[in-house]
Amino acid sequence: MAGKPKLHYFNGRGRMESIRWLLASAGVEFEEKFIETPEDLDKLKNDGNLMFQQVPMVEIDGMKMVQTRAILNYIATKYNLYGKDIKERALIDMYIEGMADLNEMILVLPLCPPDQKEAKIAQIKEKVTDRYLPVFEKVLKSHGQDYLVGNRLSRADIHLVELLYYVEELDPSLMANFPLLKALKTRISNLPPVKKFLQPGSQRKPPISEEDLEKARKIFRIK
Ligand SMILES: N[C@@H](CCC(=O)N[C@@H](CS)C(=O)NCC(=O)O)C(=O)O
Repeated sequence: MAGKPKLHYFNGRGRMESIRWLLASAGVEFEEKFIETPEDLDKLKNDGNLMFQQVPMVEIDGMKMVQTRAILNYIATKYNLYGKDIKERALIDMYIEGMADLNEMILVLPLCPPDQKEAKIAQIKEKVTDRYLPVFEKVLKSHGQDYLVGNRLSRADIHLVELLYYVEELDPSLMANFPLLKALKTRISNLPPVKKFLQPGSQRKPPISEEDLEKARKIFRIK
């Protein structure tokens, strides 16, 4: 039997957090090997473990997988969270690519120069309420079902709920006009594996601290 997937990344959300969410929601236990220093990253690179010299890297089923989307696609397919046919998958892909665009804006926010941060946050908030959340509220309203696609749990629900937690961290009032999204968040959060992942002490990562941001800048040599 294959061992637990092993996740190689720094001890923070970054690009690995959606992978943690997806594995945990599928009820899959995983190990983490944290990159603590630039030398740790160099070692992974020099040992030939990183196809593009980048992390996230996930050891799974005898592979050393890189590229966040490829990893997520593999996990979603393996655990049957990617729709029942190509049309459901197409819908899921459209939804999650939109979510990924918003997620990326939130992900890079800590790297924003302090004098531009306020404007950036305002821009993100506007996109949240005027572009992204209305799409998913409308989807739920249109079919009246408990999940975004195919009346059953898919990665689209999991990625969206992860994103809704970040939106709430940014400003809880952003969710005020989206009752169906709030209900989805509660429903998915109560699924036993997700509930477990949301408990304190799980492998879910908190918002990045200034100290960890500095550490990440050093590891990834970000100016
Ligand atoms: N497209 C890649 C981007 C990965 C990426 O940018 N990784 C950063 C850390 S979040 C990295 O490894 N930077 C080091 C480098 O590029 O040398 C993915 O989605 O996995």
